[in-house]
Amino acid sequence: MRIDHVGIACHDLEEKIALFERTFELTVVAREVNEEQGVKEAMLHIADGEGGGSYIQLLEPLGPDTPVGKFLARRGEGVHHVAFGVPDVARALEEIGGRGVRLLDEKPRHGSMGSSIGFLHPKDVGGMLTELVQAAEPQA
Ligand code: CMX
Ligand code: CO
Repeated sequence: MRIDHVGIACHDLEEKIALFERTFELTVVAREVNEEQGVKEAMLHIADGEGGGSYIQLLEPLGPDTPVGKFLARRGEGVHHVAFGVPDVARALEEIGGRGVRLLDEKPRHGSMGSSIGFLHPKDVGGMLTELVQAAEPQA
């Protein structure tokens, strides 16, 4: 397994992109709106590795009644989730669900940059909202 990304909840995406760029000299490699997840987001590249890259994911909610909107109201800005990279997300969900961890997604959904993702309940993972990510196949 590897760390694919760490998701950070913020009120103002453009402001936090600028902060992370100037503080850590990171580069934005993708910007997307994901209606299903209720976010406007940016991926900032950290490193490349076997099985996929690693990133910081900055997340601005599309509204108050979204996962990130509720998180901001309750806890304020900061680390929202950790995403592990796996080779097969459907299989990982099935295996981890079989170990008694509640799945927030029974089936994979669409994630950043063409990935497939699924979330695990934070209460069953020591308070850490956990995402599983299967990176998109590299384009030939
Ligand atoms: N990290 C850790 N704990 C969290 C959490 C987070 N990000 N969000 C909520 N919790 C905790 C709450 O504090 C609460 O704990 P208490 O009962 O002790 O107060 C508990 O989880 C249940 O909270 P809830 O009232 O059910 O909270 P929500 O309705 O906000 O739902 C969650 C929480 C995790 C089920 C929901 O946010 C979810 O389904 N998330 C998955 C999807 C997602 O986060 N998408 C955005 C990112 C998209 C991407 O990365 O691409
Ligand atoms: Co994420």
